[in-house]
Amino acid sequence: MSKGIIFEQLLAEKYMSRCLLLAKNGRYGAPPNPMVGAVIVHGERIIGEGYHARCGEAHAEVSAVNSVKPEDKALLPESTIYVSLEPCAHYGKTPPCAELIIKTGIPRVVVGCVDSFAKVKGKGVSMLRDAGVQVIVGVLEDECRSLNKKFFTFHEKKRPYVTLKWARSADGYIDLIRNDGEAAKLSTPHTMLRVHRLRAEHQAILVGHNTLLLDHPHLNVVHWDGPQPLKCVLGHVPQEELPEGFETFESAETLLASLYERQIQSLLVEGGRKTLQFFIDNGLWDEAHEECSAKVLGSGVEAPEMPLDDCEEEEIWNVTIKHYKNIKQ
Ligand code: AOF
Ligand code: ZN
Repeated sequence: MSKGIIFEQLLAEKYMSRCLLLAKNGRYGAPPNPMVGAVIVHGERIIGEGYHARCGEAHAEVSAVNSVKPEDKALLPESTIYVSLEPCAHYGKTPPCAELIIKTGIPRVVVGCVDSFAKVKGKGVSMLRDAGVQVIVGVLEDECRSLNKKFFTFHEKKRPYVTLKWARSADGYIDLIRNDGEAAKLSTPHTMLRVHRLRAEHQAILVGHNTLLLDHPHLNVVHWDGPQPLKCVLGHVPQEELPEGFETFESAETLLASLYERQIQSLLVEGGRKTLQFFIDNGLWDEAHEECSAKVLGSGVEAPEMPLDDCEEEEIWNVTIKHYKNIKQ
């Protein structure tokens, strides 16, 4: 590779990193839309930037174009727009961004990754190329896809993104889910804070009927703001034992299909063993968080078996959290 090409690539990655940073400003408002950031560059100067702040409102490209100062507008036909997601090609809640880019005369678009939403998927890139705009696709692609992993999984797999979570003792037993004030044996204030954050980041939470009947978990989100996730139970629960706010589902398949239909993009599975093992054995998961405590319980329900060895470890005081990714699928 020539020095010029390497320099171009590094420059593109620099601006794409900026897009990713901007995109994250939309983390509370954008879902179920993806988080997207855009940067407009003339020469070596950023003349405009923006992000998708709220579902239903301006897309990243629109806010970037609108941010360009009146005296810089004439520079658009000599500028490059960097955007972390393929510009849209459809009339949704807002008009197509590809059309806007063509109208502004911007001659070059650098895209992080292609959109998986059926109405856009590749059409934004084609629309731009058909209009003579130069389009480069795939700069920091992994980072751009990972930022919106829930959105991409939902559209590509036609099911919500599934996160599994459990805590296990040093001798291999699982924790009981208790958030009713009674101290759970394995969780610590630090790991509970983390679990509540994980709940806040998912649109639905699931437990099996045994866990519901034995542990009576509330599955509420405290410490973090945002809407409460939908509370789901797998299996049969007598009506009089079903707490308010919980919905029952016959099987994992009907649950996933129903969540998909309702545009719910993410599900956190919190137990118990049978439920977690079902999702693991059937490959119906995307990431798993195993809290490994140093405590010994002596007896109890055995922890789920995770067939993967490869994981990233995170230490939170005296608990090691193993993060697994289901790359096979
Ligand atoms: C972009 N730039 O910043 C975002 C895009 O209902 P709408 O009109 O808001 O369209 C939503 C879809 O547009 C969404 O599913 C995704 O495919 C794309 N999101 N596209 O060009 C953006 N957020
Ligand atoms: Zn758009």
